[in-house]
Amino acid sequence: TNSRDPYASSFNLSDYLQERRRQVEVALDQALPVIYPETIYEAMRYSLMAGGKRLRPILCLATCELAGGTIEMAMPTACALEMVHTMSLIHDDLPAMDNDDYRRGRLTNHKVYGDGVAILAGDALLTYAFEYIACHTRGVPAERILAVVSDLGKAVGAAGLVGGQYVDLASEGDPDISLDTLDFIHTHKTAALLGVSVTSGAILAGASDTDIEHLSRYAQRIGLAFQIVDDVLDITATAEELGKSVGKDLRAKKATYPSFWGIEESRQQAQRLVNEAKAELQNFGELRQPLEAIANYITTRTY
Ligand code: GRG
Repeated sequence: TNSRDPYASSFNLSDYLQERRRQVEVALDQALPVIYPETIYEAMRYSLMAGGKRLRPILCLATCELAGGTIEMAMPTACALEMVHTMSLIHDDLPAMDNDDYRRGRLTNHKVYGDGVAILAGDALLTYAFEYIACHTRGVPAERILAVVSDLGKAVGAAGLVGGQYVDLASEGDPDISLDTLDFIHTHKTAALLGVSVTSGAILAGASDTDIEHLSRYAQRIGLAFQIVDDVLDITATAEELGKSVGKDLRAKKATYPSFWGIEESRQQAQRLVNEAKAELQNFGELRQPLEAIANYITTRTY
């Protein structure tokens, strides 16, 4: 068998991710040429082309293939998901939000271009994402494209990302935040976009409602597991940097899963969610391997 074939029996996730990431980078690069007024396009590209795991586009491509579609059918949507994700990071880093200076190993957008341009670059990426799906998707019936546009809108707006970010902002510094509120924040801030990343690929390929339902449950679980692991990594990385022992004073900063459960229990919860996610894939064939491996990767990743 060809070792580069992602569906060969010895599936290699790292090769698979690397190849898909490369394809996504090429598509993103082509999607956004620099024209007049150059600065806004450059600011959009500065964050869009800054690397990152490209997990959302890769999930979309994987479920499109899983449901019998092609990479080409899903690539515009895959790019749009990364545009939306990137704009959410640009806005999240602004002084009025998290006020971060670094992202993906480089200065944040507003640190380079200023707050005004960063806000506009985010707005432009958000709107271009929808335009891009609508205008560039080929070989897919219009009603499926419409369903994807509609699902993405729902996942990003007040019923999704924005709603989660709002509750996060509103509960900042609240030492009594409940586990339900924390779940709300993350199911909206993180799991919603991961969810539509997974279901949109399947919708474009014409998957059945039952298959989409299973994939949606898979996505919700990996989304939450992803966030729990993110919280754990935040603490373990910071603790290592500061040379502190892990596990004390976890409630002092903002509420995280480890502040409720501690590090070990958080890791176990994430593992449980990953196992549940994989169980949703039972009835899919060989092509479920990437999704299974991505689920496993979520609890083993170190960054
Ligand atoms: C969406 C209209 C609109 C506005 C933005 C600021 C905001 C509303 C939402 C914040 C969303 C946010 C920052 C969620 C956190 C998501 C998350 C887990 C990011 C890290 O994702 P990775 O690890 O990052 O996939 P890379 O860099 O690898 O892509």
